[in-house]
Amino acid sequence: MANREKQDEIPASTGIRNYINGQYINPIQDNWLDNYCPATGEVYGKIPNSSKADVENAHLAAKSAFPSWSQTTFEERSRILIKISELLEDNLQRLAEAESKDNGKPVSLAKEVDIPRAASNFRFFGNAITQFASESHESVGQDAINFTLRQPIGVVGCISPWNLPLYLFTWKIAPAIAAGNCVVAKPSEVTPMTAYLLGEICTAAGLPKGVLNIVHGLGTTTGQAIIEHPGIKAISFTGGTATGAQIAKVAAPLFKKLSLELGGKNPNIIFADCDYDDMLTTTVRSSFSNQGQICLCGSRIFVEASIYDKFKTDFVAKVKALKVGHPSEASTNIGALVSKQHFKKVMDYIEIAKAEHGKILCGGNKVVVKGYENGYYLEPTVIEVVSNDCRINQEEIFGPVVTIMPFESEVEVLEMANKVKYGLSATLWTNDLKRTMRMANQLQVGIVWINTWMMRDLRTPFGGVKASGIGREGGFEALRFFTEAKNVCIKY
Ligand code: TXE
Repeated sequence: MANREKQDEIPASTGIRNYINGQYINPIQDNWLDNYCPATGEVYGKIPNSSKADVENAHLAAKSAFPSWSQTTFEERSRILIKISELLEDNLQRLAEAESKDNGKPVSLAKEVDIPRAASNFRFFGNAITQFASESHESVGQDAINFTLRQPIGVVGCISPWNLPLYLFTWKIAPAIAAGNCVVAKPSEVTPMTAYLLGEICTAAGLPKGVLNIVHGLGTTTGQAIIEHPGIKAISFTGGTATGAQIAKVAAPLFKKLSLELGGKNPNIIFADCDYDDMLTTTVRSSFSNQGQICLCGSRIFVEASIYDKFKTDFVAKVKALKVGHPSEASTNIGALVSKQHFKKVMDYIEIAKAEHGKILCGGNKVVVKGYENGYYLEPTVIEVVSNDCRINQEEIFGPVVTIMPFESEVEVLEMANKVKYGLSATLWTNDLKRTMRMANQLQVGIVWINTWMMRDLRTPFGGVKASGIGREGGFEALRFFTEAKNVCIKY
């Protein structure tokens, strides 16, 4: 496990530059942003605040690379993607420490989840592209045959958030390049480091220059320039619902394909007939993993009335035992929140909860970690609410804060679970098969976990409904998004 001294070995982010046409280059207008370390609250480097000119530069590199890359055989693309995957695994410790320093998450989590999943993303799509078939239909009796060409779109845009930086950045880039596209990608300006390090890894893997271009900067300038660019034909975005709506507004008149994976306010529904101990352990994880900064966290916990008091006692006891600490400590369960602004947003929601007569059962306070007094540390917080209509049950907080309340019947809890503008995921704890199917059919979400949480098979469709977004990532859904289907009909 990394120790604190080792964390300082990460190259100062002053080294962070754009990766365009296979080269690291400075932003044209020499405009830079501070990069903060959430664990210490200190600036530890600079990142480019790229302009439209940088995005145009990246687009030109991608456009130049496209004819050759789109004609590369899928065996060659597969080989390169799998090589990238292997190099990510070879750099596990270095990337995990970089991710932890940028995001504030425990190094242990970055080592167990974030970086391995980034490697899996490239390995999965390196394999999937060799199986991605199209279709043909013989028009019997008409001497005609139809077949479908699945062709890469061209230059596509990938924009990702700060909560799972390399995990989500690569979740978009891997299928995009596997399908033969060239990419202009922008990571969050809050967590740029691992995206920066991905550039050199792609070069080392033999990815031809210009296939992947990484530009850093603010969403409202650099991100907006990607959305607006007429030569960038499709956008794959993960981030906040409000941002997704703004992107759709700009992209729609430009007729760009859009994949939007947005916020969530996910119900965790617990029936008395569940496997109690397994449920309890997993519910602590689904509530507070990554400091609760995962769009899939089960932030609204509904518990069947007959076990509500027992659950409340046991759950609060487990939450109180969680250790808030420096992300590099092996004993840390809860690291730092990603930024000062986000820390304030979460604290504001805790005040809103109090104003709405929510009962703070544990947590709710800033934590001062010795030696890191300026870090953004917050206690994991459990709030008992009296109504599902309160703001903290309706709005995405995206921090280590969950609500709990009892329910009497399946009908009642289903109505509460669905009564929210989001529809990303739901978790259900029960051993009743008929109830499982009744609930899974009626929950208005894109993902339902039964007796588990965040178990992922990359072949499966991933995404939400309502205000949680448009489209699906994962498996062949992602390859379909990053290709255009052309039907050819031949009369013979
Ligand atoms: O997302 P943003 P952030 C939710 C969560 C979080 C909120 C904001 O509630 O608090 O969204 O988080 C770029 N045009 N989720 O700040 O602001 C931006 O630079 C083009 C849930 O991370 O949406 C960054 O790279 N790009 C989500 C990316 O969009 C723009 C995970 C995300 O930024 C842009 C993260 C614009 N106008 C946050 N504005 C999930 N579902 O996993 C911003 N960006």
